[in-house]
Amino acid sequence: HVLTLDTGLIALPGLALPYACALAQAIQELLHSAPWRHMQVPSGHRMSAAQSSCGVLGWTSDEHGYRYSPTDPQTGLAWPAMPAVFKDLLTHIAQESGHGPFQADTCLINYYDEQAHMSLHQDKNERDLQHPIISVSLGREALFLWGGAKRSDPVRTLRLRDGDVLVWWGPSRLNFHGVRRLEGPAHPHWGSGRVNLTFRKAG
Ligand code: MD3
Ligand code: FE
Repeated sequence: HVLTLDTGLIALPGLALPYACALAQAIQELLHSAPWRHMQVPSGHRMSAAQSSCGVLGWTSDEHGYRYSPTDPQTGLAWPAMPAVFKDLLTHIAQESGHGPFQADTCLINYYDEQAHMSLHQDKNERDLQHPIISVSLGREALFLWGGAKRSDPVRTLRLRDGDVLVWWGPSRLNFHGVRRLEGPAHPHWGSGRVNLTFRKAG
């Protein structure tokens, strides 16, 4: 079923659960060529969430700023291709949400351990902000922070559970958001951690 959480934000609870094993396998596989890393941000801090990417582009950050790159700066090689199961899941999300077809050219893979969080931020490195963003939560539950168009707007806390899918577009696309922390019991595959897949058309 589809829940409307805000103008331009829907949730499809548990939609990715049937894909969980295949997704975990594909993620472990692509990490061989693009391992987890903690990127530096322009402030000089190191992100507490570990990241990797796949697709034609990958999101990277260093002391100079944020950008999408066709190569992994850590290896100099192209990012791993988007695994077939990622594409299959996206097709399924498009059908169920009514917001497809999606033209995602990148998937950012975030890994949170119990210490990790993501401060309130906006995502605006993508070329065309008209394309929806799709997020898939795997593993332990997270407290997701959902704000408004201004940093000072009130922030709601949403619980993102294993297999939950969210789709953002238009009116929500530039809203501030973040991840406060993980919560709840460990997960059979991901243990005390959480993985989030974010699909975008960045180029
Ligand atoms: C809302 N990731 O990678 S996913 C990010 O759980 C990021 O790893 C969080 O924020 C995570 O940038 C949240 C959901 C998400 C992703 C992009 C958005 C929500 C968004 C862009 C605009 C509005
Ligand atoms: Fe974000």
